[in-house]
Amino acid sequence: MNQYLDIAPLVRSALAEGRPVVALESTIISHGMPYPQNVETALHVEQIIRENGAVPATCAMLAGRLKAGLLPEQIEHLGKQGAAVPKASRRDLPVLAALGSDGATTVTTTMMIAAMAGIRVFATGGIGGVHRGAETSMDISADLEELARTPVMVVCAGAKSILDLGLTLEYLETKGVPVIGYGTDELPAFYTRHSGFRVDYRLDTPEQLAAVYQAQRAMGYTGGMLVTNPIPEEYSMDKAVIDAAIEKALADAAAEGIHGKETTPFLLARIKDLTEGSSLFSNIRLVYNNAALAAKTAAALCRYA
Ligand code: PSU
Ligand code: MN
Repeated sequence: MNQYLDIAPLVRSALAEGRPVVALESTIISHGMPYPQNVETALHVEQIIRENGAVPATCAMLAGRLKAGLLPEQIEHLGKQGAAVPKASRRDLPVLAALGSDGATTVTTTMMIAAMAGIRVFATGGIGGVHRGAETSMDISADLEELARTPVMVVCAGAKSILDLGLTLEYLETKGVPVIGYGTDELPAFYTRHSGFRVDYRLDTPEQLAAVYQAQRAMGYTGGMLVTNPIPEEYSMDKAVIDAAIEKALADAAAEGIHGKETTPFLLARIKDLTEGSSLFSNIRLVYNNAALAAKTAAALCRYA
């Protein structure tokens, strides 16, 4: 096994016994939400996964080690350190490992750790994608490449319209990544259920999601798949409110010359400030919703021999 990887004992025994496991990311903890809501949310997400019959494996890099499964005090550490923990994408892991550093794993690096550990399902809030203006900035999240190359099912609530959602779907199509709407024909826009963009397929049960993942494996695909699960209606935001906050955040990022890996965390923090926390509430609820679906889907997958 990978000499940098530590699999937590409960995760290891579940995998060895063919019981369901769900991976979780840590950028959402260190960079996606403020302390202490980030830690409370991360711990509650783990609880929801347990209640739905699976074992949670929050992933991160700690002191140069790749971790699949964290202790509550390790989650507390990542949440308290916040933005002081380097955001770790694919290019960062070897350097952080050599330095013995901590790292908050994005969708990309959480998929990587999940695959190394043998975890097939991963729940998060939103994925990175093709940024607006990417035709000149070339800012396209490494998350899309990882979905094309690593065999993990990512359950999210779509993507925020800080991104160009149409181009994000085009890119995933080019890369051969199945994009599934869970109970919907439309790509959800994270804070709201509707984006106006159609997804490839609508599926309605965890068993159907598991069957697609299983078919990919049987056909020898190397890549993963994306499940987009709309935020429950009662927690979704008013479209006009969130659209205005997103436009303002994008204008602020341009005015301050924000670029590179800072772009996404800057936009997320700005949106939260501009909406006085109502976006944070929605964000937390949609992650809970995705965790429950991921746990049920991981359980369905375990029913295959
Ligand atoms: N989008 C969100 N919330 C997040 C992220 C994205 O709505 O927390 C985080 C995830 O960890 C994602 C990463 O993998 O940002 C993408 O960053 P970038 O755009 O720099 O690739
Ligand atoms: Mn980027």
